[in-house]
Amino acid sequence: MIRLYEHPESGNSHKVRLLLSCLQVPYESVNVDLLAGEQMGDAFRAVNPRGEVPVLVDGEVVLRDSMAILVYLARRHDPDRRWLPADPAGEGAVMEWLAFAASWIQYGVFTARAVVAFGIGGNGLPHDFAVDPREGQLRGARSLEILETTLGERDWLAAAHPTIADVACFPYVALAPMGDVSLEPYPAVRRWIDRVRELPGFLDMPGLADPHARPA
Ligand SMILES: N[C@@H](CCC(=O)N[C@@H](CS)C(=O)NCC(=O)O)C(=O)O
Repeated sequence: MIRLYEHPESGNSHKVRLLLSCLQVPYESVNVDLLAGEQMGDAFRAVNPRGEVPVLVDGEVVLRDSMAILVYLARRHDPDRRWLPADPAGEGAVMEWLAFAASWIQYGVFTARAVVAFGIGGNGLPHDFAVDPREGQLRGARSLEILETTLGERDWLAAAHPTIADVACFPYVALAPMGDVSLEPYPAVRRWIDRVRELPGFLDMPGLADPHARPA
């Protein structure tokens, strides 16, 4: 059975949980206690030298990045090729948004949330390294503007139906208010969040229902 190393408050883990749920793929969850620093220990570093979740282990396959895992699961468990289209233009359109999630979103709203709500910089920085949240907030607001323009013209990011592009961008965009980045100015983004929430198989995560909640 697939094993997923994850954490409940990790949006990058949530992308994977969400796709596994939508595809109805069973898996075994291994909780890595990020807040206690378990990701820095030798046991987890043997699984992922980068000290990050999520990590997916499926037999001989070990993948240490949420985007790589989404691509793998879509190819392995979606024979209809809806979550990751097989035609070159369709696949390219999805990859464009996976790259956006790994850059603009990760270094924008992800970082703002990490600093404001968890007091860490994330992205491989030591947890006692002080990071100014404004950089993530500025980049976050800019990425929401980009999404607003796109989602003002269509319902889903990369196709006429949901794909892993939507799954990859969803968690940290929906959780942006945890990093003091407001979603109020972006009505098309908010309507898209509501559409994702209505997907069969949608899963909640801490902070989605009340993004202003702070971890204890
Ligand atoms: N590029 C990676 C980033 C993963 C990542 O940022 N993981 C965070 C949790 S969401 C983590 O494990 N951080 C550990 C730490 O900050 O010490 C991916 O997309 O999976």
